[in-house]
Amino acid sequence: MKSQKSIDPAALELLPKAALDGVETVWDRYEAQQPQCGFGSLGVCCRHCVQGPCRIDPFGNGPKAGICGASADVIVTRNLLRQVAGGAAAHVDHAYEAVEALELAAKGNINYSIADETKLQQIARGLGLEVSDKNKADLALEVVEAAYADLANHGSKPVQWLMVNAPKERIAVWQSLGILPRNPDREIREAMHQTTMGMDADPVNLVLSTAKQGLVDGYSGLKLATDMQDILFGTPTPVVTEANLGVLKEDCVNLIVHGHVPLLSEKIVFWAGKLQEEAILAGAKGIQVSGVCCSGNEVLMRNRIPLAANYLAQELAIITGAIDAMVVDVQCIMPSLAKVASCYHTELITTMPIVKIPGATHVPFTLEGADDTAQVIVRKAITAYGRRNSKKIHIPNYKQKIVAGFSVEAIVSALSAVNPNQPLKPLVDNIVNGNIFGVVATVGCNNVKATQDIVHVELVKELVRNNVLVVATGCSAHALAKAGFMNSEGTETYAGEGLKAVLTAIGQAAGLGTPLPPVLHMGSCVDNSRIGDLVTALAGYLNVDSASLPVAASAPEPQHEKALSIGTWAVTMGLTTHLGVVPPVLGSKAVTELLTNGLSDVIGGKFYVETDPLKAAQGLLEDIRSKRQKLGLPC
Ligand code: NFS
Ligand code: SF4
Repeated sequence: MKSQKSIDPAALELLPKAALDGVETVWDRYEAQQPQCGFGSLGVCCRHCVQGPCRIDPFGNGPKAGICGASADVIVTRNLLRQVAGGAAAHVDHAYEAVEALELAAKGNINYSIADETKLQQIARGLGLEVSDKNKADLALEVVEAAYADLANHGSKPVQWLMVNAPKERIAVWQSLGILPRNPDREIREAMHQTTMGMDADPVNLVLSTAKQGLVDGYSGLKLATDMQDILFGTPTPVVTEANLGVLKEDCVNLIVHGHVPLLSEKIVFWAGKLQEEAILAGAKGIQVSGVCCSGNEVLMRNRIPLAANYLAQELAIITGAIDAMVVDVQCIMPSLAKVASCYHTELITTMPIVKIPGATHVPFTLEGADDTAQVIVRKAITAYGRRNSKKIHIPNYKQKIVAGFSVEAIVSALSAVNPNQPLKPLVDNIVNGNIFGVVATVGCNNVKATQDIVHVELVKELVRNNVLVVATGCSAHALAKAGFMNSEGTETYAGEGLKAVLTAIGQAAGLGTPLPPVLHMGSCVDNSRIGDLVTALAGYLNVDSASLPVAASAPEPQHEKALSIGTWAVTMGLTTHLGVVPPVLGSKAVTELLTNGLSDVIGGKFYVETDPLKAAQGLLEDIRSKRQKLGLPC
């Protein structure tokens, strides 16, 4: 078992307080789970029918097949396919809500504006729609119609969001493998069907279906969600703010937004601004909104809201005793929060029909009533402020300055300052000459099986020292923000000479006066679509398959099924995709070999599992080196 719980100094300061306050945390519950079941860890436990559970003995003389005859290979791949389909389902559901919101906004039925007409037009053009002279509501409705057509498509036509956005070379590969997805709901349903008792027993077929779910996630989940959210709320531009629990203000009402979909959190930010006076009347200096997980990333990117905590520290935020209300929407919300909140004055507020937690206050959120709901929630936070127990408050004094908001548009705009006609040229030239050795995207969660943030931070330290430009999203971005990789001092401290020179030159040309940070925060987990867009643009500019670019991906501490579906998408894009926590597949040698090696022959990408961050960095550098070699670039 790992020795340390976290490397985040704020977390380390609060853990003894948790113990003192008698509050159980995720780390306590993790210890209570030890030893975790070996069958489950290896992926060889099946509960897909009521004859089970069946377990395969991968080492000894125990059973080699489930009661129905399913082998370890079948059980492992069936489980994996279900997990990846679960991740894709979460993102497609998220995207669907954003499409509905855009529809209602365009019809004038809800109080949401269409903030980014340029992005709307760009997306419409991409879909082949006629743009000229149309007002934005009409055009938005046409885009919504195209989205619904994808989501309800009953033929065998592949998802249009994929066809118009993915690299052509990749589409050809996916087509040849028969994994171009149709209607995403149908594909997710089919994956559930395919994995029920007495269905597919071919592990290769199951792995290909898993890859298809990765594409469902990438285009009908991530890309569709980001597109809709950018149209509604605006495409991010660089913002300066701070990260870590030190952003909480003892003399303010502290309201945390936690979850993933920005439909509510945008309104909370707006109304927190409007209701400052009421907070002041209640004796506070104002209202401080800060973010946890990806709702935090969304309002960071567009509204400069500071980041309080990533996944593993969500309970610790409440343990500061300074959170007056925490409002949650969907995903990554620990059910334990209600119990933790009950030890303090904190009001935990659930809002979604599919996320209710006994002990929390449920304030139902609807798009039509969004403004009212947001006001109710902000006022609940103000009221809770009056119930504070000052003896229980301790805000660790740790925070880092960060620059975030790097959408592809923002990156291109910074690069345009160097070359207005061909903005990608300076980036590509520096990759070609080796100043930038390659690009790695670090994404995904914290996982209690790893010391919090250590894999993110140590991996990235080594990568940027070796002149790799890192782009990050999700809780990985939080981890790197807290560790000081998202400001210009981070460039001075951590970047290798070549990378430093490039970041300094771009920063100067863009009029920032300081270097760009060595890690660019590209947003929430659905915003991995932005990384996909960047990879697609680079491949397009160079006219090569994305699989041959010196680009790799990493989920250093993945926990959620969404991290597995995103990782699967990265593999289908042809990228070597590192996982810093071992996924439950080792019970099948053949499947492990297929995922970490065999797959690359057919799809270009593969998974690479390594729990040691320094070794993982070496592995990724090696991967980039071999890609550079094949492109004839200096190594
Ligand atoms: Ni991504 Fe973001 Fe964090 Fe993991 Fe959860 S918040 S959507 S799943 S834990 S990165
Ligand atoms: Fe066992 Fe087969 Fe049923 Fe799974 S599907 S629980 S392996 S009998």
